[in-house]
Amino acid sequence: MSTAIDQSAQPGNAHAGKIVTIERFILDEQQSYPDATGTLTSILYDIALAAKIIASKTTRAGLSDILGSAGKENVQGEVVQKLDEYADRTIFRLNDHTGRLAVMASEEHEDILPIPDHFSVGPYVLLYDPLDGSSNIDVNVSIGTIFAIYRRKTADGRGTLQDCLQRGRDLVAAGYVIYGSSTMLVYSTGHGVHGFTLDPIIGEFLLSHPDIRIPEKPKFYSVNQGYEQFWSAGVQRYTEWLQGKDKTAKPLSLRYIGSLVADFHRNLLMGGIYYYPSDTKDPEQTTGKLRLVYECAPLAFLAEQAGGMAITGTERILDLQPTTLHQRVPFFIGNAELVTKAQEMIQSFD
Ligand code: AHM
Ligand code: MG
Repeated sequence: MSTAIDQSAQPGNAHAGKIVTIERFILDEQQSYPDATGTLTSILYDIALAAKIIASKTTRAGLSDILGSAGKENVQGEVVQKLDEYADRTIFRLNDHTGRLAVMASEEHEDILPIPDHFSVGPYVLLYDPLDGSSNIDVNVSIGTIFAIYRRKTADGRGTLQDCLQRGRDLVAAGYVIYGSSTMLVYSTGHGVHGFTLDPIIGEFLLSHPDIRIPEKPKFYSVNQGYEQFWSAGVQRYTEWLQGKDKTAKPLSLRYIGSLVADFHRNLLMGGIYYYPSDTKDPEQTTGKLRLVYECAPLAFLAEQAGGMAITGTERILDLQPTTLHQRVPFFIGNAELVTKAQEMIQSFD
């Protein structure tokens, strides 16, 4: 039986049978770019470190009632932070002083996060959702961190909002960390998608899923079907098609965790589509729930790198020019064939 880090069975894999740490892999990737300065490499290292620190807390999340809950003092007399705030602080503090970033932005904050004045700035921009699906923490369901890295657009000085509002197609790197039955970091710098599993004993991310491709034969569709009545006719008809109701396709199984990273990760490895369409359940917010810059664009970048697609229903996610930091968009992501079918049905029936 193969284990998570046994890649020997995968033909054509340069790392077959070798134990490759994330550091080694990132460095090897960097060496294929003679002009690379190592700055991006170092940012990815820091994200991997943040992931380990956050993972060490998520695995103890259920102990808060015993050891002290958020906002209260723990047994050591320290004030316990909420896990999403902790993740947010951890990523910021690991990256604010390195001189590699011009500015950051986090889903937890309304505005951009400037680099403090006493630290120097660098050429890149980091956007992140520190702990997506955090409403699942209390029930021990997988959660995730999503990150997106761009080159700054402004010439110099502190980075600005303009640096953060970039099209997904200009991403330099993107990825996520899933805190599940094991912790995994999955990322792309535009040369395939690679996954690393954290060995908690030695504290290293080891290459476990090189060059991930979405399987051609999809298995699952993932959507919050409880809101079906609030969807457009096109999305309703598409869902019936996925269920095989019109007899033109075989039904897919429904899997929905309600934790975007976990739902996306499963479909990336097993094949399928995740969608969160526009709906009318809240008349104030009819553009879907998920945020373009923090959630949709980075995952769209990974999906395309893995041979899949991501759209709003009509437009390619990576082509969208964000207008605000917390802009929400309808989101369909997964196997190219399923995403294309969604687009066709939405165009025909909406
Ligand atoms: P969050 O950013 O507030 O954690 O919300 C995003 C989450 C996603 O992880 C998940 O896919 C979605 O919200 C679930 O929403 P719903 O409960 O409406 O199905
Ligand atoms: Mg989120």
